[in-house]
Amino acid sequence: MKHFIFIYVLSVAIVGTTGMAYAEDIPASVKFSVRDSGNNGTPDVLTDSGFFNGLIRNVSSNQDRALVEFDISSLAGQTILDAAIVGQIANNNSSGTWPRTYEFDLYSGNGLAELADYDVAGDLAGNAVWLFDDLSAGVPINLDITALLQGLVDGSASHAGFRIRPTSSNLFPSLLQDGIVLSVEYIPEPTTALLLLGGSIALIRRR
Ligand SMILES: [Ca+2]
Ligand SMILES: [Ca+2]
Repeated sequence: MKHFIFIYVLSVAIVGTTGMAYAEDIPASVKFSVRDSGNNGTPDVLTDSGFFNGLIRNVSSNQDRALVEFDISSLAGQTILDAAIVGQIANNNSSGTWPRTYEFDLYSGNGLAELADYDVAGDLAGNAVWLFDDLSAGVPINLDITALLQGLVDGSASHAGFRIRPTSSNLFPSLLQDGIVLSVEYIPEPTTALLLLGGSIALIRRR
């Protein structure tokens, strides 16, 4: 009976290898805000803890951008089927000019919170508009980054960096909430598939 199960599992696994997909929610390795005091193009202040970690603001005297970086080293060599950044921007102060607008960038990160991440080169990944009548709901983020993430994986990036830039003027504080994830589905490359297959066989043989 054991051998029958073993052969059955092996067959199913081999037949199914090309169709196997895995899903994973990757939490942020680091979350931070960078401020350009004076809003003059030179970032000056890094915040990676406390209430104002995640601050997003654009006024004449300051611009604050919120950033996170996700460890994507486990995705090396994989084919990305689907990838999205899922999170939430909340309100901190309803003053200022409405609607509020934001742009989202994806960049090759390193897992470290740095001043330079404020304007390090990246790709525009999307945008959001927050109308005043949506005040209690905040701004949900559900951003498809499948193609951009595949580009980072193919380029051997260790981390995917995600940056929120306020683009409307007189944009008073918004806050990127904790719990943001990179939700990814991928097809394991053959070596990984064989390792997973090996794990299944080991599990069966232990019974
Ligand atoms: Ca400055
Ligand atoms: Ca960084």
